[in-house]
Amino acid sequence: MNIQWYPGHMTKTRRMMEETISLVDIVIELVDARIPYSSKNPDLDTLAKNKRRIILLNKCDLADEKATALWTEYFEAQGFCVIKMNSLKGTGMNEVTDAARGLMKEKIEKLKARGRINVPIRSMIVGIPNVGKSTFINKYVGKTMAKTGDKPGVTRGKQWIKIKKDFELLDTPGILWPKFEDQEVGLKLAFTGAINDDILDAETLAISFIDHILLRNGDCIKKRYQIAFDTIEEPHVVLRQIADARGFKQKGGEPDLERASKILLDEFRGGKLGRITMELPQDIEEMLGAKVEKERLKAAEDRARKQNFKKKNK
Ligand SMILES: Nc1nc2c(ncn2[C@@H]2O[C@H](COP(=O)(O)OP(=O)(O)O)[C@@H](O)[C@H]2O)c(=O)[nH]1
Ligand SMILES: [Mg+2]
Repeated sequence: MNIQWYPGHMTKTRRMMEETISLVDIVIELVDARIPYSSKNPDLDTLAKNKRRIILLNKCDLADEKATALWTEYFEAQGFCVIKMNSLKGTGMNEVTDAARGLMKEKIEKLKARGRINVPIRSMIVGIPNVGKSTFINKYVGKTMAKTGDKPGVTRGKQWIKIKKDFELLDTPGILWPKFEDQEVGLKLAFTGAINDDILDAETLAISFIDHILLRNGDCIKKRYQIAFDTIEEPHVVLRQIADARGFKQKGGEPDLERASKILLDEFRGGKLGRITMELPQDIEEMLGAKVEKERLKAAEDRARKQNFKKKNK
């Protein structure tokens, strides 16, 4: 996977996405249940304004159940229809069709009253790369019909897959860009493998990963690698302990931190550290709150500076 969202490309994708979205009744967005905020496209609210929306908390088999319940509540409070999803297993699939029907009930009845029967509900899958779009569609459709391989945006000739008599799905998912601005978001996307690892070397990424989960999920590392440490331990010390525990050594006998880093990230991504959610609604609220507060303080400072300047120059 190697999609570069340079500005020109993004404008084109956005235009194509808008066109495509105009053809559907319902936009179904897949997010990664381990990082529901960080894996959500920032512009879909604008792109899919006036559309009915379903959020699939995908890879919920890898996420903490309690956290997933909190996220469900959080997005429902924002008016989304939310469904927990494991696309590998296919659990939660029937709920999608039912939810879509529920969302369209009134409109379909109105159409019926005007004599238009058998109008299918049309929907499409969207989401950032690697969130599980193809896996979901393949499972949902029941055959390996959905195209694999990533093409940004959606291809021109549109194909609809008939899921049920009254329900059709666009055969190609819409690939959306992730949130770019935020360094925290970028890191979490890298931890989960949603974006290329190349941006950071494995060791830097692993140390940052340990730093992120030490406080809340440190126990899963202790358990997995049979090591002991304090929750306020330095992340690089923990990484060293992991290397030692696994017996990863360089030629000179020094711990092989690079190998330990790769194993740690691989094992997290594969769910071997247990079910871990890396962000909670309250973290996001706090973060957004802090951002607003920072902007407010800065604005106040700017105002004070301007006034001082005026006073001095009177
Ligand atoms: N554990 C788990 N893995 C999943 C799930 N859905 C997708 N995956 C994995 O996530 C990776 C990316 O999936 P893919 O469908 O190619 O993502 P896409 O880029 O959005 O089309 C693949 O390795 C899938 O096997 C899920 O619900 N649970
Ligand atoms: Mg795909």
